[in-house]
Amino acid sequence: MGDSNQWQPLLEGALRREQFAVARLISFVEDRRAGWRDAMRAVFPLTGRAAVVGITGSPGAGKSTLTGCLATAFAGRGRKVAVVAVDPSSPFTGGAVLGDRIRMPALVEAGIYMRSIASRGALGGLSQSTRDAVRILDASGFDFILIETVGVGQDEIDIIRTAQQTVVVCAPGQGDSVQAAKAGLMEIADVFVVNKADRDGADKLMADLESMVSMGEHLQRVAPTLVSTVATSGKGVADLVRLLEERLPAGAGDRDQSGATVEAEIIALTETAWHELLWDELGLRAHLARRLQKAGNRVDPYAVAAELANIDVLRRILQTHPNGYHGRSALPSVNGETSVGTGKLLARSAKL
Ligand SMILES: Nc1nc2c(ncn2[C@@H]2O[C@H](COP(=O)(O)OP(=O)(O)OP(=O)(O)O)[C@@H](O)[C@H]2O)c(=O)[nH]1
Ligand SMILES: [Mg+2]
Repeated sequence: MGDSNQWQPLLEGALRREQFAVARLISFVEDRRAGWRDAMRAVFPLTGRAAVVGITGSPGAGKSTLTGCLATAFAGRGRKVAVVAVDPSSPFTGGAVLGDRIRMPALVEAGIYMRSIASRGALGGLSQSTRDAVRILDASGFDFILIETVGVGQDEIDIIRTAQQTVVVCAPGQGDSVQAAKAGLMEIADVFVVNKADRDGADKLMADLESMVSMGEHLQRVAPTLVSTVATSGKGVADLVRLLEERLPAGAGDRDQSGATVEAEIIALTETAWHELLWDELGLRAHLARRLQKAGNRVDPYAVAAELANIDVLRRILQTHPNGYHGRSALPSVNGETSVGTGKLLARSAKL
């Protein structure tokens, strides 16, 4: 198997919480290197212990400053803290992760691990990359994981669903209450933080949010709690820490494993696997190349796509596959079927 086992020493190192190994294992999985699925299957049973907090909100609201405050506070309480910063816009977040105003060395000294996830590496989607990274950190013994993301799109909302508690950060002078409602953040917030409470308009923002929260009482969930902070001075941060501590009992890693969330993840993972299976392993891509070579100078994309998706065409490809297609030899096979279930998949679709 050679190459596909590369993750094993990385996982062993990660379990000893060697930061270098943790970083390389996250990259290995993020880059979808051969064997990444096996790596995650080895990681998953080791997860479920960490408390995961999501921090989101509009640009410049003070998310990074607040993340730094929380990370330091929880590390000071003996927790092993990791920060995952999700930045879909920037191809390279590197040093900017926690804002240059935060003294990174202080965080590193406190043993806080920092990692950014950029869209660049997110082959299976940003939210999947984040989930994978959080699980690796959880398995590696980090018991308090903060995910910071800019809360604008569906992607970010999906990311934040990974968290047990979601903190939405607002600041005066940004029309945040309106934005928060629009972005659907109202539905996911467990805590609303009015940051920059030292600025004009903070009281008004707090009042607006209070009325929004009370109007949203019909929602089938506990109303979000409001907290006001000045992240730059640390004022109010203790209240937020206390609130999160109350809600995140140590060691109770009961993340959202509700049916719908897991089902959506399984479907997404399976679709990615099918994609690879069909295009690369079964040679559909080569088939397409040949097909295009034969085609004239005006290709009908609908017709070709229909042809490629045709079950008889797929069956023919399967029958002429070098392995007879009963799966990659590297995969354990049960009754001639592969563990990824290619045979089953095609048998089933053939019946439809
Ligand atoms: N006055 C005041 N300034 C603050 C406060 N919190 C953060 N800031 C400042 O606001 C600016 C943005 O803070 P960040 O923590 O980088 O905000 P962010 O939400 O992470 O920003 P992006 O990641 O760029 O979206 C910085 O200059 C901070 O120093 C606060 O409570 N009061
Ligand atoms: Mg930031």
